[in-house]
Amino acid sequence: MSEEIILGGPRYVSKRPADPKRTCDPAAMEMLECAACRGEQTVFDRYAAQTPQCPFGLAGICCRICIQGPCRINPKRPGAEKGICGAHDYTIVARNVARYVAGGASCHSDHGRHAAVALLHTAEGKLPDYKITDETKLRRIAGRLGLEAEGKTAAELAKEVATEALRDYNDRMGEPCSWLDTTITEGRRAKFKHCDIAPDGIDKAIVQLIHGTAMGMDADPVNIIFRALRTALADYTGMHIATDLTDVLFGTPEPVISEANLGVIKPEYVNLAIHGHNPILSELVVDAARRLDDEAKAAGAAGINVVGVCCTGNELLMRQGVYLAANQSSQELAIMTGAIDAMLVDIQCIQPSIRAVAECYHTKIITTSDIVKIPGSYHFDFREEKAMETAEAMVRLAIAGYAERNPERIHIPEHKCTVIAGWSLEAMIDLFAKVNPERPVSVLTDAILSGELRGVCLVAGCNNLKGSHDEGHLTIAKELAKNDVLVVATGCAAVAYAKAGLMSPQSVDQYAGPGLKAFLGRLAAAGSPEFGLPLVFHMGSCVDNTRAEDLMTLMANELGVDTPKVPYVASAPEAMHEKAMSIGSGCVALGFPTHVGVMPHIEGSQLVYGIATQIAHDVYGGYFIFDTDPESGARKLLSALDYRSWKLRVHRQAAERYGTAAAASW
Ligand code: XCC
Ligand code: SF4
Repeated sequence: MSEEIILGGPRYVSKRPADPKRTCDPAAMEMLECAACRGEQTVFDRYAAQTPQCPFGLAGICCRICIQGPCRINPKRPGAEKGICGAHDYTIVARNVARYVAGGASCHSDHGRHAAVALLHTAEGKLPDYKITDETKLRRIAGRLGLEAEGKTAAELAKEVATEALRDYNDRMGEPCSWLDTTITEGRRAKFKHCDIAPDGIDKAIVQLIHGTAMGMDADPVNIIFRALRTALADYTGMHIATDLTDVLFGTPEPVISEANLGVIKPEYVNLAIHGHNPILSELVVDAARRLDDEAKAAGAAGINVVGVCCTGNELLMRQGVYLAANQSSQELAIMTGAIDAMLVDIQCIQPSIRAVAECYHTKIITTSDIVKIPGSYHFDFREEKAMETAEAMVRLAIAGYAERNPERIHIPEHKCTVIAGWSLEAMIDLFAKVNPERPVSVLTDAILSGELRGVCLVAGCNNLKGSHDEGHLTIAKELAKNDVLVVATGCAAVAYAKAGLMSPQSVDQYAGPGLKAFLGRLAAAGSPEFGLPLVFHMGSCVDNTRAEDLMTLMANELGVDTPKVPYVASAPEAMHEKAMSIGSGCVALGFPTHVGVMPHIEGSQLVYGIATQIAHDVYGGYFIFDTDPESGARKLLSALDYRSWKLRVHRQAAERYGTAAAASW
C-alpha cells in the first residue's frame, strides 16, 4: 500500500516542478522544490489550479448578495447589462468593495475588543495570568482621552480606559469614536465632520455598511464608497485600540535583535510555531514555553524553540525577540520542514490547508478560538481566566510531538537573516530624540525639507500569489530606499523584509541611497541601539498600522499642515485579505497616496475606479494608485512624494519671504 493512503487518502500530486518565478525567498523556493519531489500540494499549486480566474469576479461585476442571483454584468448582452433587480455595474462593484471593507473592519475591531475586555478583566483582578505592564503608556492614553489620572491606581485607570474603548464599539449617538478623534490632526477632524464619515460606533459603522449594501438598498456608488470610508475609519479605530491596549498589557516594543526565515527552525529543539494575530494568547504561550523548557529537555530535546508565523509572529518578535519563520504564503512550508512539532493558531490568515499538510508529518495543529476551528485539529478552548494552564497544556502537546518526528522527512533550509525590529512609534520617537530631544519629529521633517530624504513610505500587507511571493515587497522597498525614502513596514510585508535581510544593519550599506544613508548615519551617531539600525523599520503586525499612521499625524503637526500635504505614502504591494482593503481605504481617508500592487475587483466600473483614484483625491487628499508592476508602482510613489515635498519647500520659502499669510493660500 502506498504511503499516501496510509496518511489519509489519495492526495493531489503536483506534476509540475516548482516554478522558479513563484517566490523570491530562497528558503521558500527550496521547500517548494522539496514539496514538488515529495508530491505534496501547496498554496502555489492551488493558485495555479484556479487560473484563469473568473473574469466577472475579477472585475467585481458578479453579485450574489441575494438568492435571486448570482447576477453577472455583461454589457454586450441585452438585458444583462444590469442585475436582475436592475443594479448597475457601478452599484454592484461599489457594494462588493464596501463589503470587503466591512469584513476587514470586523477582523481588526474584534481583535481590539478582545484586548479591551482582557484589559478590563485584568484591571478587575479576574485574570491572574495577566498584568498591566506599561503603566506609562496607560497614563499617556488616559491623558489623550481626557480622563483624570491624578491619584488613580493603574488598575483604576485601566478600567476607565478599557471602558472608554468598549464605548467606541457601541453607539456614541453622533459623537465620533474617541480613539479616532484623539489621534488625528485638527484638519482631519474637520474634514471627517464635514463629510460626515467619522464613525460614531465601530459595530454600528460595520452593521450599517452591511445593511446599506443589501439587496434593494443604496444604489449610489459615491455614497456607498464614502460610507465604506467611514467603516474604514472604524477599522482604524479598532486597530488603534488593539495596539494601544496590547502595549499596556504586554509592553510597548523597543528595539530588539532576532532572526528570520525557515532557518530559525532548529532540528534538536521542540519547535513550536505560533500563527495568527493575537498576542493575548501567544504572549502566554511564550511564557509557558520558557517555563516548560526542562520538560522538553527531559524528552530528549535541547529545549523549546518558539517560532512565529504571520502577524502573531510579528507581535512576538516586536516584544520578545522571538524568531520569525514564515509569512502568509510560506506557512505550509514551515510544516513541510518536518521539524515543527506543533503549530498553534489563533485568529486570521490561517489557511485551512495547514491541517492537510500536517497529515503528511507528525505536526499537531492546535486551534484555540471558538471562531477558528479546523476539522481534524486539536482544539483548546482558550480563555483568559485559565490562560497559563491552557498554554502549558498546549506546549506539552508540542513536547509530546517531538518524539513522533520522522527523521527521514526533516528538511530545514539553512536560510535566515538578522532582524532588528521593535520600532513602535515610541521607539522611533526615542531614536529621533537622540538628535533633537525637544522636537524629535523635526529630525525627520527637516531631513525632508532639506532634501536629504524624499519622504516616508509605509509598506503594509499581505502576500498574494497573483505575483511572485515577496517580490513586490522587496522591489518596492529597494527602489524607494535607493531613492532616499525612509521605509517602515508592518504585517507580511515586514516578514518579507525580515526574511530577506532588509532589516539587518548590513542592508543599509547595500541598498540605501546617499541621503538615507546620511540620515540613518546621523541617527546612529547620536546613539542608536548597539546592534545598529536597519534599512526598513519594522513597526509591527497588520493591526499595528496605526503606529505608522500616527507618525504621519505627528509629522503633519510638526510641519503645521494637514496630512494630505505630508510627503508620506503607503503601499500594499501584495494586498490579499479584506483587512488590506479596509486599511488601504483608511489610509486614503487619512490623506495617503496609497499604492496597491494587486488589482482589486473594481475594474468592472469606470465610475468606481474613478472614485478610488480621483474623486477620493479631490475630497480627502489621499487616493489609490493601482499598479501591478512594482517598479512602476515605486516610481509613482516617488513622484507622489516629490510633488508633496516640492510644495512644502515652496510653501516654506514663501513663508520666509512674504510671511505666513501669503504662503497659506497655496
Ligand atoms: Fe494576513 Fe497579518 Fe495580510 Fe499577513 S499581512 S496576510 S492580513 S498576516 Ni496583515
Ligand atoms: Fe442580482 Fe440584484 Fe440580487 Fe445582486 S441584489 S444578486 S444584482 S438580483
